[in-house]
Amino acid sequence: TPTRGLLYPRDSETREVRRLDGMWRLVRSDPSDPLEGIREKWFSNNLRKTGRQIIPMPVPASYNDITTDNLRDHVGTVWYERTFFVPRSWKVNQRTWLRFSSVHYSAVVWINGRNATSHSIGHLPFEADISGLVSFGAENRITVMCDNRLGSRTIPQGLVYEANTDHGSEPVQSYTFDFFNYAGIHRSVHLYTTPLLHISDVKVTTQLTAEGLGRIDYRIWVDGSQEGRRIQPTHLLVQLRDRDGQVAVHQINKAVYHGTLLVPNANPWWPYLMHPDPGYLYDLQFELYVASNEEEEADALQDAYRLPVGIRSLSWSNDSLLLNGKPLYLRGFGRHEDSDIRGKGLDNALLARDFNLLKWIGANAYRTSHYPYSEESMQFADKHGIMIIDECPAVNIDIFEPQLLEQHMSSLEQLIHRDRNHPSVVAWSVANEPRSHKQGALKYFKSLVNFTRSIADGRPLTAAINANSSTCHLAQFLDIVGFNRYNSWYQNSGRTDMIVNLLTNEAQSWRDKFGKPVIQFEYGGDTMEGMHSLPAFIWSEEYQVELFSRHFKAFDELREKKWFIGEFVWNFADFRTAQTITRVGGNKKGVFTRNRQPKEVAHLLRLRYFALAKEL
Ligand code: GCB
Repeated sequence: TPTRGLLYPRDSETREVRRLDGMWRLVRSDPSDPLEGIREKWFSNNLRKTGRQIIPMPVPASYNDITTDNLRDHVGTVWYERTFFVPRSWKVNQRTWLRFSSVHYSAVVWINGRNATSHSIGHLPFEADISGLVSFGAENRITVMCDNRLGSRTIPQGLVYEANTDHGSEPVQSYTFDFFNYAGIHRSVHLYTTPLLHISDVKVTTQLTAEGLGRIDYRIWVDGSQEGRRIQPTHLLVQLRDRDGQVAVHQINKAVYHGTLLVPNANPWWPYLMHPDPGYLYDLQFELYVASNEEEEADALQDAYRLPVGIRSLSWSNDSLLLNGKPLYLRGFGRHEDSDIRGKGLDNALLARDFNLLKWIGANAYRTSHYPYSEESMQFADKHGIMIIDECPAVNIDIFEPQLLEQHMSSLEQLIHRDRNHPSVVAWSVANEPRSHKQGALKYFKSLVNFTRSIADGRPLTAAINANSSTCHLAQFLDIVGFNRYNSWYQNSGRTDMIVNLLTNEAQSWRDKFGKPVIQFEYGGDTMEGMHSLPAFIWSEEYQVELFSRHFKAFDELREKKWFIGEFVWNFADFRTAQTITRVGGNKKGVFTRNRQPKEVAHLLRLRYFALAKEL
């Protein structure tokens, strides 16, 4: 399990951050020989030397939808490469770090032909100290091999099999989850510096008392080896600045590594529409010092790192999830990181548009179905007061075995480690639709949840379950029981008059069996924008409206029982899937189209979400 690389790179008076985003070069390897590049040492030279076709490839982006040929369906490895300069000034008294926010699914990285790092499990960051591999004041080459193959021990699982094609025997990737297995360098690549003695990790937890006193407990980790000897910091200056830059509290901490700040009359972090000023963030500033021995000499600032912090309390009981002591009702969405051309590539324009739509429609939450979303989106959620159910990449887990369990735990450790400081995160989701009724699931989930609970950092555990309450082996371990159900879509298609009964009964059955708060994480139906039918017929906009209306009726009955704590639409927007006969160009259950325009149902949902916000 990586212990580094999960802290977001931020520049400061002691750190410099650059991005290696832009155009890279890509070469694909032969699908039937994915490791040929390793054997032939493609990393030791410019990729042009391979004699293969060089494809200009933007970073960040999925590589799949950029070209006009079959790169979309490539199985196996592709190689990325570019050059970059490292300034001369970076050589002295500091370290140079290379950080990937996400490469899907696995990556091996070389700098100037020498191995720098490797990582697997997409959607999660990793980094390496490359000070010893780069040439300072000169040009350097970075090479990345990216492998998109999913097997029985990857998170998520898939299956690669050989098939006879027009070009002979070729590997084919299959998977049961319902979104396209986009691949590539999906998020930014950062090149940054730290001083030799520096803060390598930070953890904060916050609380708010009924009297409005804020409490921030912090812990920092320090990396300090310097030419063989360890230098010890003598003190830490901690300053909490409010939104106007005024210091609200400060502290000189000689214990250095951990401490507590008390903030009188704190400005709490509130979710969107729960307060006139949601998403209030302070700036928590850490300065690491070594005291000077000389009387007249100032103490030497070693490193400075700043973290946005929201002060709030999160708690839960067998009936509710509470923020700052108030029970929450979550109005939200399942989503995807997905758009035209760039696939799962980070795009700030899309990110800003999506948050504007979330606010326009009155949502206060979403689930990061079915994998960790970009760190930039987590920061945005903090700022806008949108609550996050933070999900690990374990979607449709089917075969339960020990190596998989290890990967699954690792994905949760990395996710929680990366996201634990975000006030927006209100729960961890350990899986989406695992085959939790199957043999082996009980033992598997008992270990998984035990482990996750030990690192959960003050958040409840949940999952999105599609087994039923009588057969599921996972729900008993959770704090919040979440279920996915497609009444009047996969079941009883066309019969919207059966929704209220089935749904209220099912929610009640989860409650009766487990006695925990219950939430619906998915409901919906595919809807072709512009297709109309009166009376409603499945796939028409009218049908989506009718299906939602009946769900609203059921939710209103359930809301009378205080243990029903939220409703999540599937999905926020239409998205790409694998090619199957049930998907027309992809999954069309979006309330918005893939290019983020409303379908008819969006207007209805907006009325409901704003009405709910007013009521609570
Ligand atoms: C589900 C899955 C989701 C699918 C959705 C559907 O239950 O969790 O990934 O996209 O159903 O539309 O079938």
